[in-house]
Amino acid sequence: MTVRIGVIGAGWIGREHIRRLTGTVTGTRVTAVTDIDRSRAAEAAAPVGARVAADGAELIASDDVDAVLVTSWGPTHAEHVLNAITAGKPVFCEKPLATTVEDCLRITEAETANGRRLVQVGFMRRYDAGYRQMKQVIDSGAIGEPLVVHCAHRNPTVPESYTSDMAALDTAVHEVDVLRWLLDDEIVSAQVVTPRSTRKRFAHLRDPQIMLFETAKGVRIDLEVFVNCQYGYDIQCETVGEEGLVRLPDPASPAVRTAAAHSTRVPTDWVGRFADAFDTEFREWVARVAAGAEPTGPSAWDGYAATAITRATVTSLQEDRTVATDIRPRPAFYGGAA
Ligand code: NAD
Ligand code: ISE
Repeated sequence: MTVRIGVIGAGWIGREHIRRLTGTVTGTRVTAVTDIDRSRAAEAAAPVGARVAADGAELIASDDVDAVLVTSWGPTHAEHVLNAITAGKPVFCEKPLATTVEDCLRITEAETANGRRLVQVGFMRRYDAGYRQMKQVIDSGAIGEPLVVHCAHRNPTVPESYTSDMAALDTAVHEVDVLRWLLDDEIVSAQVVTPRSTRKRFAHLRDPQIMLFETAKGVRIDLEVFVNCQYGYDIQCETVGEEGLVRLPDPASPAVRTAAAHSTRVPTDWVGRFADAFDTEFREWVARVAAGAEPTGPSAWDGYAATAITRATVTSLQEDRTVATDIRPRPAFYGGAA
């Protein structure tokens, strides 16, 4: 079966995923594209033979769309995801699931009422080979119980439109999701401390920020978010346990020795750093959709937890205090005991 996909949002990642779904992942066809900027939708649709849909609602309802991919701006995600649930169609939503906790809960409630999982959230790090290897090591017990995690999330630069709260909502949200999964644990509090800011930033931005999280089992996490680091796109993660530690491998790149120096490349953006993870993420999602099965990737509940935790992180930045995340007990529908 060929899965016919409708794409809402033809910006940077929307175009990346259209390319991926037509050129890399087998068993799919992009049949419809929509964007509030119609010319952008037309540019993305033409090369893959898709039609331009009038808007998200029309695309979701139409007979030529089996499954929906939401890659529009974050504040618009909830509306499209809720429409897809109402239509009974599988929906893959790029992070964040929604920008408010209330909208995330509306989505989990709608999905629960629907009776089967339809939503997957685009937290692609769970599909990265290095993170998967780290998880195997932690789950095997080889390093003992995890105690501390040290992370860094660095982007070379960000545009002027990037604001201080985006360090949590847009950037750290990836660590928040992958660490909950890696540790099989919940984040219960968040705190932000700010060193002096780099001069290589727009004046309104606090950058870097150091985020400190505590989990229900008592693991402490420190995360440096530095989005104007200049030198590359650099993702680091090290988990320290009672009997050893495990470190996320850097992506493989040739080791070059020349002019009395030894060097390996650092990626320059998320597109290259996580290309394989995105491919795997979509292969696995499409296989489930084609089989008529529920998705196995990050759920609407994970999307809710990530938004609640990053919102608490923003509150900490604004109010200079440690903030409880107040995550609700996980319902049985999402694999919990509640
Ligand atoms: P972008 O600004 O390049 O593209 C967003 C597009 O959505 C724009 O073309 C805009 O016109 C369109 N749009 C806005 N509202 C719409 C609506 N109601 N209906 C249809 N189209 C609408 O942004 P981007 O970088 O492509 O990011 C899009 C989403 O993907 C964001 O949620 C972002 O957080 C996420 N993202 C994820 C990753 C990742 O690593 N997983 C990386 C980048 C972006
Ligand atoms: C962007 O939206 C992403 O999701 C990238 O993975 C992240 O590194 C970047 O900071 C975000 O702005």
